[in-house]
Amino acid sequence: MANNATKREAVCTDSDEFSHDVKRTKSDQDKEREDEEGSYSENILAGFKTSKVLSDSAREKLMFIHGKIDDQDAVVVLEKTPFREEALAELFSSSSLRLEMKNDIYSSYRLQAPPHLNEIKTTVMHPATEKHVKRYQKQESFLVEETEEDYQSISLPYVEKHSLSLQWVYNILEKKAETERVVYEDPDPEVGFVLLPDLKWDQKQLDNLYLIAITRQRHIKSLRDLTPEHLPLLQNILQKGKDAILQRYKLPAAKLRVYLHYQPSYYHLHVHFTTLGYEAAGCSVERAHLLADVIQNLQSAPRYYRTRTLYFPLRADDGLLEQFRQAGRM
Ligand code: M7G
Repeated sequence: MANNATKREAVCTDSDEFSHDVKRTKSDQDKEREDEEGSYSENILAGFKTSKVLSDSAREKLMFIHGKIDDQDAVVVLEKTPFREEALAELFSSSSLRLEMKNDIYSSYRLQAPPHLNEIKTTVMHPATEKHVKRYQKQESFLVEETEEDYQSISLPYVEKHSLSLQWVYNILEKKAETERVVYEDPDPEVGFVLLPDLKWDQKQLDNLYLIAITRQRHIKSLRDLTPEHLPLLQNILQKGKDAILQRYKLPAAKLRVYLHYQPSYYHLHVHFTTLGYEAAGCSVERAHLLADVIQNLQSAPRYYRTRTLYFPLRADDGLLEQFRQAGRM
């Protein structure tokens, strides 16, 4: 967790193209807030027809829903956002309380907060592919052991055919989307990258800070492609990414977890930056590789990621898992 000194409101400066605010009316106060926090957009969810709840978590206050918008498949992610210390005074003074029960010194209430203090982070994928829908369905996972040969004969051919579109990545690199959200960019074609808030972060508090650094080089698919020739790129991302986060959010490197996923969902090299105390999905040992370790491994063994057996979890319905099964590797 970020400590109180470092906990600052990280104001969202633009609307996320995937987050569609579902409120329709605005008061003057709302308009002022809109200037500060991003613009209202058309409510594309007004006609959303729910087909199925793909998964949910009462603990994480999170729900993934499959449905249709204009007869096209869509996936909507609803997530209640964390409390913000800065907003507490207003929350207490401006809310109404409904008593549920009172007994001795104990009482419980339903607190009805002003709408702007009770927002739901909403991510919309539309039109969604079958892969998007599958991705959010609750599934059992299996740990896969991928040797160098498995990568060449099973994973690589599969990934080359079946990966999710990288259009959103190219939109960021070509300044066609999320331009105002960029925190730092290095334009160098070899070692350059764009650092910006991850789709999953609402930028309201630092406790769950989540940024991604997307490389300008377009042909590095994943960890498996990395060789010492990429060391300047990786070192640049690590150093400048940390510096930019210190400058913008006042979070020192010692409070950050900087890592790559293997397997990733999107096969264009990118690095995840989260706060150390935030247990983001995918930060566990079977999927996350610390960037600092990756750099050292490449320094000591140039073909480390080409030759090592790598382990990662795959969900039961993942096509890649089926390929491992068919090859007798599961
Ligand atoms: P990953 O390791 O390929 O897979 O990370 P994961 O999604 O299973 O973690 C891709 C990262 O990019 C994730 O953290 C996503 O939340 C993030 N991401 C995905 N999309 C489609 C976008 C987007 O359009 N904008 C931004 N800013 N981040 C995205």
